[in-house]
Amino acid sequence: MSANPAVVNARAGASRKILSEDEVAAYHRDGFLVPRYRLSAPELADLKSICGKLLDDHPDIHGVPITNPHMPYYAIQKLKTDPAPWLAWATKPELLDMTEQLIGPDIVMFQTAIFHKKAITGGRAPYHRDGKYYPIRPLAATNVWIAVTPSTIENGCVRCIPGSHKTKDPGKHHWTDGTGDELFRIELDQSEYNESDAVPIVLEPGQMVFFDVMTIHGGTPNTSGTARTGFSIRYYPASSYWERVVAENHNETSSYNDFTNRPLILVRGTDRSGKNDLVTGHPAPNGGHVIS
Ligand SMILES: O=C(O)CCC(=O)C(=O)O
Repeated sequence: MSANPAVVNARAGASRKILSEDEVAAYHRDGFLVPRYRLSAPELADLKSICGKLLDDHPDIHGVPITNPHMPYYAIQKLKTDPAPWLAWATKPELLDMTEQLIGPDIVMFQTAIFHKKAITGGRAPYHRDGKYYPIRPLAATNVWIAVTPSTIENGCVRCIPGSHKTKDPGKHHWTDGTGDELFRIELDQSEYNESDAVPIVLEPGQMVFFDVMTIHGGTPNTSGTARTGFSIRYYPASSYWERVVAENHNETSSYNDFTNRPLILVRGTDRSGKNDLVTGHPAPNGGHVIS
């Protein structure tokens, strides 16, 4: 347990190399990676169960990202969750081990989210770069998106454009008009990418994809008869920091996002930048939220 209650260190200690060198190289080359590692059957059953309960308890918000179930006191969707299992997932040693191989040993966890596409009517995910809106300086982060259900062409699996992370400029984005039942409304301008370059990430339940904060990704609507659910966890290297004062105005997503008050959790290593505010957004007056 950390001496500073504002700092959470879920597992300081020996990390394992779960990813092969080839897998790490593929991540850096393509900007995404489906690792050989996958959840065990009992782990998947646990994740399915908490996701199912979350969806059952919040039938009105299936059409948008369900954000930060690990921080119900902060989450602006007023989620009715027990944070403990979500925090356990966000700090799962194997996920942190792989994340460490991709972004280094000092790790801040800054978001959990459920991306659910309803059967038949589940909308598309407009193509975008997450780096457009996260106030992480210098910008660096990875997202692990874990398939809770099968993720197929028909039900609107995530699609990533290889090599699209190799840029410092996130490109021009706009807000969609929201009339198409999109999962969210931020969208990269069509002139910035070719949809035909996008690779469908077909996953079995328990498989996952890591992708870089600058990788262009999106997906088609769910035209199948069954829902598609993914659980995503986002991490950035603690050599970077979250610059609250420049958190981009994200009013269009304010029903599920608040970048200014986003609680940050140091889940491995130390705050290398020395500038991470690990207090704002946490429940206790002193910012403490110890989970180890
Ligand atoms: O779940 C999806 O289809 C989209 C996911 C996404 O955009 C993200 O994780 O940033």
